[in-house]
Amino acid sequence: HTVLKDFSEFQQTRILSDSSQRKTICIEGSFNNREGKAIVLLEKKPFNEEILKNTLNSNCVLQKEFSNDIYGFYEFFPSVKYSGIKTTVIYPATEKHIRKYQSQDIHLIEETPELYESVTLPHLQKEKFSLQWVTNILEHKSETDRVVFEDPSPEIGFILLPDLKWDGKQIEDLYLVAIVHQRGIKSLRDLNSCHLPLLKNIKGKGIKAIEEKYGIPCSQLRIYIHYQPSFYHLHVHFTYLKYDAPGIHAEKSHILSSVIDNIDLMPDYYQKATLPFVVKETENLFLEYERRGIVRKL
Ligand code: M7G
Repeated sequence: HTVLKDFSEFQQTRILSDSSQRKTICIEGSFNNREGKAIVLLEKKPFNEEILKNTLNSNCVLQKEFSNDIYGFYEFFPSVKYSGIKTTVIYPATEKHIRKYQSQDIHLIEETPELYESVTLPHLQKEKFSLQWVTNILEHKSETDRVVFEDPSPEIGFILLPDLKWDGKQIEDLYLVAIVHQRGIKSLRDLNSCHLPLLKNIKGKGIKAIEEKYGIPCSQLRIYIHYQPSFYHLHVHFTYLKYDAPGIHAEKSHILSSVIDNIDLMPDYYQKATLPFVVKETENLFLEYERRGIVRKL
């Protein structure tokens, strides 16, 4: 990834999605004289105590819009230092990245073990996101200074670090991810009783590391696995319970303690269960299911 200094070379082609609720916008474009598409994701940051301490003072401009009785309406301009916008750049972005960030109609598919074997698995062997960023983290080549905790064991070890979506500054939107050292565990579907020590280790040591570093007890953490994930190398999400992190809905998130409990009760639960998942209409996986008449557009 080439480090950018500004967006002067960026040419916007279209807006892929925007959300006034999340205060995010996702733009597709390209860079002058460079091949391939780029995705730029902008997100306004939550307030934290440092911002409040440093902006609620006389150096920042407060511009009056109007007032009515006891109510005053203003526009506030905090100093440049505190009005930064979280910015993610994906370059070069594949068509699959563009579809991931594009807002569109979604469908729920109830995936039986047979459908997993005959439709989902062959599809994801054909088309999946590169895991290079995961390898870079596991081999200590990228984000080394962001690592919060590492258990180096090849069987039950993992690396815990802030997720791409978190700048690590305020616990209001705390988001960490634990990436397992063991290669080859694609997703929840692969988990069985031989992975219990791994899952229990991530839960126990992940909780301890977060409590020590951020002072948050496990009762205020949401610890879960996505199905389907975007990246097929097992990882566990840790988010602050009060934060409505993206991807925490019932159709995508499986709470780690329930996963452990299900496998404790039935060792091959995830090979036998029907697992629902969400798919976007323009994804090729949707088209595979549509072709078989399992799902259809209106
Ligand atoms: P997922 O469930 O596979 O995908 O989670 P989804 O939640 O995006 O649908 C992968 C997680 O890894 C997401 O929470 C991403 O934000 C995070 N992530 C992705 N990348 C490319 C990076 C990265 O380069 N560094 C870090 N720290 N996290 C990443």
